[in-house]
Amino acid sequence: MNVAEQIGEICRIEGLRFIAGVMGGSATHIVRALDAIPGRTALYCRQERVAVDACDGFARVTGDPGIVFTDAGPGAANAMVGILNSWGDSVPVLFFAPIQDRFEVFGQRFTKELPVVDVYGPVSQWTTKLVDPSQVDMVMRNAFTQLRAARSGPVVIGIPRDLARLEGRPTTHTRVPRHRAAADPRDVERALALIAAAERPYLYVGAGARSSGASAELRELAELLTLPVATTLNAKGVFPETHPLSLGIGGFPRATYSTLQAEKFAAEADLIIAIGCGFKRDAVKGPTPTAKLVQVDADPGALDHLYPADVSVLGDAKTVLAQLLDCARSLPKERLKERAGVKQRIKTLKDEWWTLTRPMLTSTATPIDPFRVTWELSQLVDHDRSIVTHDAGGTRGYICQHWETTSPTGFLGYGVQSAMGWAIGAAMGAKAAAPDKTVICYVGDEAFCEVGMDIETSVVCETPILVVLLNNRADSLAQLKTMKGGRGFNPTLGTVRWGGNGRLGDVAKALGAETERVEDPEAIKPALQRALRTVDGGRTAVVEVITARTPHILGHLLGHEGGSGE
Ligand SMILES: Cc1ncc(C[n+]2csc(CCOP(=O)(O)OP(=O)(O)O)c2C)c(N)n1
Ligand SMILES: [Mg+2]
Repeated sequence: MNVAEQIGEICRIEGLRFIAGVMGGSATHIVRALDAIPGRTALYCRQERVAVDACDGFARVTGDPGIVFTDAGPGAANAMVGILNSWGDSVPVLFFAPIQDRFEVFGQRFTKELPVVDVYGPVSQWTTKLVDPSQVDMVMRNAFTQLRAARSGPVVIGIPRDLARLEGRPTTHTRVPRHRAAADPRDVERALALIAAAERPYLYVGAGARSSGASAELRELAELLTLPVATTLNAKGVFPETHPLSLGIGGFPRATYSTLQAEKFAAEADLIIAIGCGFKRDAVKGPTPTAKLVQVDADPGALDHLYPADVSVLGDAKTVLAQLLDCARSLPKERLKERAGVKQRIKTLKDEWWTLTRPMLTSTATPIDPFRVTWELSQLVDHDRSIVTHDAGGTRGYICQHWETTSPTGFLGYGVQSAMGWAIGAAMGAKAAAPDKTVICYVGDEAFCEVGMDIETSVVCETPILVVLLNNRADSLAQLKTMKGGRGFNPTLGTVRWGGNGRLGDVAKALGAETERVEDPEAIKPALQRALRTVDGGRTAVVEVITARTPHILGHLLGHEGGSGE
């Protein structure tokens, strides 16, 4: 057994079953060892960062990391965007980065050199380099401890190619457990005292609740105490959005994609109970809320991060919610009665939100209103049996605000680093994780241009996804003269950014996907129906819809500045 085979054996013991990457001579031994994992699924990608995105999507659905392989040097460097993105969103990914030689001295212009530890160290959960066979078990144990941490992220292990083929040792590895730390009971009691005393509390739930698998406890607590639930974009679906206590995404006190109901409840609240939420700075706008804050997080670094909480509770979301439930059950009967009017108020505001946005959802305009595409598609698929990924830019806003997600993995929201081009890789990873689900990928024309070649990966590796490609280039160009600016916008570059009027769907067709181009709003539905049948039949379909460039952040409908940034 060589070192690479020892590493492969440890990955097998850990139950890993998904590998993705791009090959190179320096990866020969490790890829051979990973390929031997029984029952593994492999995705051979066209670009390394897409392989990371695929492993990221896989992990969001299963909780288990996928394994990325690349060549040394440029191949390993090309994984950066994906690693950075997964690090931002705290998603576990295991990346084996080849290094040419155990004793390589960097900076000597050797072939394919990259100081892996220096490059990836600051943007990963943990990065290290193996130099001796005696380190393998210890390093891999530490790697899995990090990968199974409550708040995780990518782990990068530099593997010198000469080390990979040295004699390994029979491994003593046993599976590393996923720990769920409980909170100090006194903190739980203090939190519950605030919750019981509050008149207008609501739960603001982040991705920590999803990675902890806390949906059942969350629902039970919300129902027991009649607590409305808003989620962050990254946690969309962790509480079913069709539930009468769901506010959808947003809140606190004004997140980028807030629904009307989330924003209103946030503005009126006297207590916010934040669970597993990292408080990305840019997503939380407006003044500091005057409401009290209870903050629950498994990461001590996340507690009191934005401003001091009134009660901060250190512990894993699932465990702490169960602790809160235990305490809550002994509250006076009066407090456990359903609180009058809460569900009705949510329903009234939700109806108001749909009334406000219906003109966009049902628009008959051309170029097509992108919200209409979301509306048509949402009526065609079973939300319990589908997974949606979205890309950066307008595309995110067009899908996330009206797609009602009914299961914790039904919508994979992302966006701390917001790496454009994530959605296609993530969709393929999600499909590998849940082959019986329909996976839908929402992507814009610019994001498609960044990673579109990997449509071929989905075709060749038989990982069928439905790609909804919103192409607003022509309308962006047409609107250029009247654009006032906004984050990231530059009038001089606009003409070259959106020029050319390329038929992007034709690129997908050339790569082997079934493709349609839609310009008439009435043609959206039949085109999507055909595409869904294609995907059900095992082939990747791309529906390119020629859309208008419309605001994707809807603040203007809620009476404040909306913004149109990217
Ligand atoms: C790797 C990377 N490069 C650049 C950006 C900045 N950015 C975010 S969205 C966007 C444009 C997206 O355009 P498109 O995919 O066509 O979607 P649209 O906004 O038109 O719906 C850019 C350049 C980014 N987030 N990530
Ligand atoms: Mg675009």
